[in-house]
Amino acid sequence: MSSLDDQARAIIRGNDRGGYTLPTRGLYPYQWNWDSAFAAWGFATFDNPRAWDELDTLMASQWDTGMVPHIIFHTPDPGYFPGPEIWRTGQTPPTSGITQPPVAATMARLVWEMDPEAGHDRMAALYPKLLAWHRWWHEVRCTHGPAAITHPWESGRDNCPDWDIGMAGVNGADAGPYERRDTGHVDPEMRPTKEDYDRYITMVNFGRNAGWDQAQVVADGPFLMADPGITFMLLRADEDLAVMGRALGHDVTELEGWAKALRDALPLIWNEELGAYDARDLRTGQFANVLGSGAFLAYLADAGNPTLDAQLMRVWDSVSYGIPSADPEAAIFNPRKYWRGPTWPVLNALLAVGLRDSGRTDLAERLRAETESLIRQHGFYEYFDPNDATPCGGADFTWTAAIWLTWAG
Ligand code: 9YW
Repeated sequence: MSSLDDQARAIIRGNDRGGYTLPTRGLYPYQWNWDSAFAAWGFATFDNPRAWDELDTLMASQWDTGMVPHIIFHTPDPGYFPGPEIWRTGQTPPTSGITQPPVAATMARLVWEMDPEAGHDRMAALYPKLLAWHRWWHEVRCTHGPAAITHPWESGRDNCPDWDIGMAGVNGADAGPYERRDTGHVDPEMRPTKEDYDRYITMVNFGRNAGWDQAQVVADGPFLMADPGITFMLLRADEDLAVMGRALGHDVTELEGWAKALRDALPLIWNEELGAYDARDLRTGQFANVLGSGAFLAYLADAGNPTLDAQLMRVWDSVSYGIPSADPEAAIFNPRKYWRGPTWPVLNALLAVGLRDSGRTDLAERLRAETESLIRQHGFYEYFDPNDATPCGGADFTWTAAIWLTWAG
């Protein structure tokens, strides 16, 4: 039996398609945006140039608008729905028409710090592209203050309860006939429901019919919610990009301005009644009124406070492994259903970076040890039951292997 480090490297190499990495074979046969950023972090532990290649391939599919798409369909694969024929974005290679959490700059900084000399020119080449993506986020998606998403898939936390109020306003009745493929790869009980998928497809149909015109999607689309998770990831990534920009000799005033505007907007997503950061429907102003794992990403952006600290400990102490993706005391909590309860190793890693950087090294270590235990017991799964460690979703996952090499192992 090879060591878990060897297994993790073999998983990443096995999912490598030459310049980009699949999240896992079968279930996700393309390049996903934030998965690639984590893959780069993992690669950096054993093949630093390949880490930069991963980020280059991701940014090579950036749209002229600055948006970086959530999926890049390099090679057609009938095993995934919705594929390029549904999105029809007109990009080459084909891509989806929405984005995903902007963690690439944060991961690029971690990769660069692992080998500053070798990474200098690679980062210098990436910098203007990352800057253009951040500009897109701020100019197109932060017009209400916090970062807004137009589809739950953009959050990376697809069916988490944060989006329930926004999803309720989407009429999925006209989604039309389609055949899901995800439920053929993994247990359907661990995946989003049919009602969820009807609404997801309705939102995709709206974007396609709008020619993926962002002004129209933001102004008139069926879904527009402030995402605390992305708000904190973007704020952190702005600051990471500014650090790198300064090191490369650039004027970072624009980036500093964006970060300040985002920090100033944080009170808009603080739900006093809930005692936590919360998602918010930007059309109605209504809060989701649920505590999700996105709220705890506040630590990544140094935006924690004593009330949030108490919530974190309450939620964490009520399970056995890691931070659950939904509040175990909430009625909707389901420990095996995707983003409605399970703990995700990749999110635990990101949270631990935040806890460490905000000086809570004891909590960061506890999170690491619990995540290590899950992987030691069952392998590199997509997510786990936080009560009894049951492995869920896809196996041999790239980002789970990546965070093992960089952090958990
Ligand atoms: C899907 C690839 C992606 C992640 C998302 C996760 C899931 C895809 O898998 O979405 O079809 O459900 O929610 O965060 O990037 O790992």
